[in-house]
Amino acid sequence: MEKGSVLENHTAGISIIAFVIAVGISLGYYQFIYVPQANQKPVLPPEVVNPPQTTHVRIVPGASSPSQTINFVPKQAQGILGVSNRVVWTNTDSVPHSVTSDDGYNDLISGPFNSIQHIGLIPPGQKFTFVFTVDGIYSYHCEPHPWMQGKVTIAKEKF
Ligand SMILES: [Cu+2]
Repeated sequence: MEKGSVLENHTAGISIIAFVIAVGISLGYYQFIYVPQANQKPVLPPEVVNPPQTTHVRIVPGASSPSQTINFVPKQAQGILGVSNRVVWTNTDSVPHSVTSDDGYNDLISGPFNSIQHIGLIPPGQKFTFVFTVDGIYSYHCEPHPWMQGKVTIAKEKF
């Protein structure tokens, strides 16, 4: 009986040690390899993060009037990824406006496509800048004046 139980205790001890080591390795992998990789921002070409050119949109005087159909000019702006995917909205109206994504687009580098979450409403005479790091079509509106609607198309880089 003694001999058998000593052997069983020994086996059980090794199993527990092996289990503890396995848990330790798993936690280490999760904390030091998996989580840092999952949280890592994508590495993008510098010209995508900081494009050489800027696409401009003006918020024109009288834009807050529901009867005025001209508000974001141009209403459909176009940029090219890695060239002009930085968009600057300039408020030349006399009241504050916002530039707010219709579908809550969140850029992995630039964050939420919503001026309110970066600078609040854009005061008269001020600008809002946003860099789109992924090509696509981005619809947006003005939060206080939802009839003000615009679109930005970012085309893939031309090689
Ligand atoms: Cu507005």
